[in-house]
Amino acid sequence: MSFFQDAPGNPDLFLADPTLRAELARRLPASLLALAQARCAAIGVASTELLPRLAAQAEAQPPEHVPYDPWGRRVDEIRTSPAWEALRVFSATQGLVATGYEAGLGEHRRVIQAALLHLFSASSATYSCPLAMTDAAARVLLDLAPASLRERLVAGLTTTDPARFITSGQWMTERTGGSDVGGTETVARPAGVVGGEQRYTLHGVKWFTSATTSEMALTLARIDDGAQAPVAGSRGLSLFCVEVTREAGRGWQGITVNRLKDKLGTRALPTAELTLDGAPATLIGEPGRGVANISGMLNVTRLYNAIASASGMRRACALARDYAERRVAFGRKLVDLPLHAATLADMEAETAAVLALVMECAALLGRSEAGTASEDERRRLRALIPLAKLTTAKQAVATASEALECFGGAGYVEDTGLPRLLRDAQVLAIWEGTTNVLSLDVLRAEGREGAFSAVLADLSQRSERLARPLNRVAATAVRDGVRGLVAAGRQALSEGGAALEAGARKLALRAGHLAEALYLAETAAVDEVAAEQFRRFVALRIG
Ligand code: MFK
Repeated sequence: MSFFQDAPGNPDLFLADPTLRAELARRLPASLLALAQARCAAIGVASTELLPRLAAQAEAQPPEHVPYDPWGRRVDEIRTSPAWEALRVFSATQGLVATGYEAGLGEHRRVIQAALLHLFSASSATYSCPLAMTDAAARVLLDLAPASLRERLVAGLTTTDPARFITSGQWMTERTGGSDVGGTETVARPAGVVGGEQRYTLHGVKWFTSATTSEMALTLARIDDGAQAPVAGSRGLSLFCVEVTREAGRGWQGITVNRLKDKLGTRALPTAELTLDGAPATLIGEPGRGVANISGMLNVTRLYNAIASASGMRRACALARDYAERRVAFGRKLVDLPLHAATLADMEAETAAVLALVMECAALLGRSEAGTASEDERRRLRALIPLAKLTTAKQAVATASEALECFGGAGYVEDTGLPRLLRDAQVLAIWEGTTNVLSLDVLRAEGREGAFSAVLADLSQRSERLARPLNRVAATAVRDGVRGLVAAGRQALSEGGAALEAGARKLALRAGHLAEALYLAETAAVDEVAAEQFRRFVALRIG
């Protein structure tokens, strides 16, 4: 009889994740815990078969751009697979965006939502990307848009009714760059006031627009009213909402789809280059405040990015562990080989640490939105979001790579579906602010409002409180690590200039890892599995 290896199965990601359950139990009041567990359980069940099947179908049938109809008319259809549509319906029905706006959940809404997204993202063929931008657009519209625009759009962005659910894009990147958006070339020409809204038409090229099939997008442009020259640089940018009008057989109003991007990963996700020439748009917020105004969006999408990192790591670990239970080598199951078992446990510990940081950010965002955050918590959140995004993305790439290695050659073969783990992780460090750009963002937030100092003060206080039953060696290492970080931070900030910038990434990653350890420590104080993960993570990353 020839030998054939079993493929890894897709475990129920909620049942297989004691640390997520412990995070929820420690962060939620009893009155909300059962509700959160029930919603998570539904996605956990879907993660075993439905979601992986839809994701595989969506990946197998990537979006296709049809520029012209058979008779030569410009139509710019972007055809996505039926599975992509099914993921949209699933997302609406499960309230993946809506939960973040459910008033009855009070300040806990973002923690519950983060748990749902943690279970969903990695099995969604990156449908989490349109959800991120949809959620973030709802946030910005609620905070800044004229009442009529808010009323027209927010209900659709935050509904659980798939028939009414719409999604949003975020068109920031131009050929001049995605990090330094001050070079944006798109101009906005006034087109009158309609129903109290200041309307414009947009003219320019958007170079990297994801979820391009969305019904709307938020974007930046430079107002050109013909009276005076547009203001250069980022201070000349204003924020606009484009409501995309597509008529069957007649293309998009004022927008041409130039082509779809051929990306390393996230292949089910339509990402396009667009030429705007007369795209109708509504001004949001004050003219010239575009970068500051869109940053409310970035803070939400960056949290989603960190959740996607945690989610991808968790799924990679679950697949690798399932395989290790099936695969026999050197006379034993992989899971019984001490070095392989230790490798899996380290990956799981790192994932638990990432989740702890993500959950802390979600808790703070929920408090901030519900109006219960202190001024200190608000400042801490400002720096923690970029720290979380940049730290977790690097860990997601490393863990995806490690997970592929757990499968040997099979991890390198396309039709196992495994290489997708690594391809889809790589984008997490790139979009929504690269590691370097976000490290510098932390410094700017420090300069403006002492946000990094607020994080350091919080880490110091927490580290001095570490106590039994936590592993003593690990607790001491974390305390020493935080003291070292605070000293290094103070010195770097006092030096300033090029030296501060050159060291920003190291400082940020060090702070990110210590924050993960300290937030995990709080779960570890009440949960045995997390306690062992804390010990392992500290040995792995803190020393
Ligand atoms: C699974 C989830 C996936 C999500 C997928 C989404 C896919 C979408 C793909 C994309 O859109 S990729 C493009 C992503 N691009 C970025 O993330 C931009 C990266 N670059 C930056 O973040 C730069 O730091 C920035 C463009 C903001 C630099 O521009 P500036 O003009 O030099 O910014 P500056 O002077 O630091 O800040 C201008 C104002 O904004 C300031 O306010 P004030 O004018 O009141 O002082 C800042 O305080 C404010 N600001 C900037 N960043 C902020 C912020 N406020 C709060 N939070 C922030 N993060």
